[in-house]
Amino acid sequence: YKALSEENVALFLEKHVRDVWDLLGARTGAEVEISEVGDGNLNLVFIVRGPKNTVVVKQALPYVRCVGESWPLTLDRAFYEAAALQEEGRHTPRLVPEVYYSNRALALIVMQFVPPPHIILRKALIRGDVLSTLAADLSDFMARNLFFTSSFHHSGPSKREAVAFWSGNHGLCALTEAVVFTEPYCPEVAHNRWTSPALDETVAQLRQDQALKVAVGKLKAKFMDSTEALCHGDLHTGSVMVKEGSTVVIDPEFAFYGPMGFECGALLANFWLNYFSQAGRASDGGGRHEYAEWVLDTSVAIWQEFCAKFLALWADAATHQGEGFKRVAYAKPEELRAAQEAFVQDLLRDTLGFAGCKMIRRIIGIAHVEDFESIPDPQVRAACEKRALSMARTLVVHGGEYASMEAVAALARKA
Ligand code: ADP
Ligand code: SR1
Ligand code: MG
Ligand code: MG
Ligand code: MG
Repeated sequence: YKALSEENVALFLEKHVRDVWDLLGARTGAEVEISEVGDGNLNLVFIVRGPKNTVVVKQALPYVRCVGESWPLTLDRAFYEAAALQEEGRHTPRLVPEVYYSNRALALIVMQFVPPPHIILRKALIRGDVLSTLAADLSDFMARNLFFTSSFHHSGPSKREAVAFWSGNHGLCALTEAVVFTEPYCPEVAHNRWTSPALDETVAQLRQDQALKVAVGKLKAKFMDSTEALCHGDLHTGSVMVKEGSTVVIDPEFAFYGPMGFECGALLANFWLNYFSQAGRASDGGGRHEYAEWVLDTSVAIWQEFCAKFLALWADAATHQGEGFKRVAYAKPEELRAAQEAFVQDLLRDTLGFAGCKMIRRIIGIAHVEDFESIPDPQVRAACEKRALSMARTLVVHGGEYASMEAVAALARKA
């Protein structure tokens, strides 16, 4: 392993990855333009532009990039990211970049470039873009990938083999176990941060909140012990690239077999963080009420379309071929309906609980979100963050009391 740099990426491709070199259409390295654009927390990302085509080279570093070498992190995440992109590519090819090449020893992936005007969804939501296919695309991504990697599609043995394979990505699961479920509640963790002093009292209260900590502990156990489906594992709005009419999900290095609610909850949490940040946007006089409503409505639509698509895959004998809720045992329509209703109710509870955990960690843990960080006035930012924390606590502690996502949207409006 050696980390690549802008200086030697072209030479590496020319010498070792001839297919990609041919795709770029360059005769010499001088015809290739390289820029390192990694804006995530963990990895190097090079955009490599040739005369004919552009590709992306992503390489893991042996540590957490946003912290430095003091926090080592397994290089093997790149191997799992490539495998996850390929698995997702089987179920939702339109929604993920194609992998052209991967190299486990170098922790490196060469993949399809998602071209402008695609931008990161988080930035689009901050800018105020309305995207007409976003809910349809993201619900497709979750429904198809979660369904086809779960026991609804797998036989017992093949499901267990899949769980065994993906269990190798435990280093990234350990990171999530720490930064999402443990550290935000520990005063001694120095890299936690929040809008201080405005939120000091709120943070102190959260850390003494016994009901909250018990509920978070139960969700952490579910994160560690449940193996329902292959989750992307880091499905926030920074892992989605969009332009009007097109959605591409990137960055599945945290892929693991886990509870489906973790996947749904991560995505919805980031829509709700954006929703609460809209009131703090100074650009149009201290709030974009109408746009915030679109963000909230989109989160509800994602959930509803996800449920409809997942349940349709389950109802169809052509796709529901697995061991889970084996068809033969639910032959009567009312039996299938009862099983589906119970499944959705459990998933809604998990989704809300995990969403609450994800919202809390983005406000008082190590890694924050641009939605709030771009609000310059700390008092205004803290007021938005407080509303988000209030909703998050309700979701974690009382998530099981909600019967529909519309009721959750009403909670957000009231928070
Ligand atoms: P990290 O794992 O460090 O978060 P990401 O995979 O999220 O890295 O990539 C960081 C940034 O690089 C993204 O926010 C995006 O701007 C850019 N990027 C990553 N993959 C692609 C791609 N396939 N096409 C275009 N840009 C990409
Ligand atoms: C050190 S925590 C870094 C965070 O960035 C990644 O994208 C994951 O969300 C992780 O929790
Ligand atoms: Mg990323
Ligand atoms: Mg594709
Ligand atoms: Mg990443």
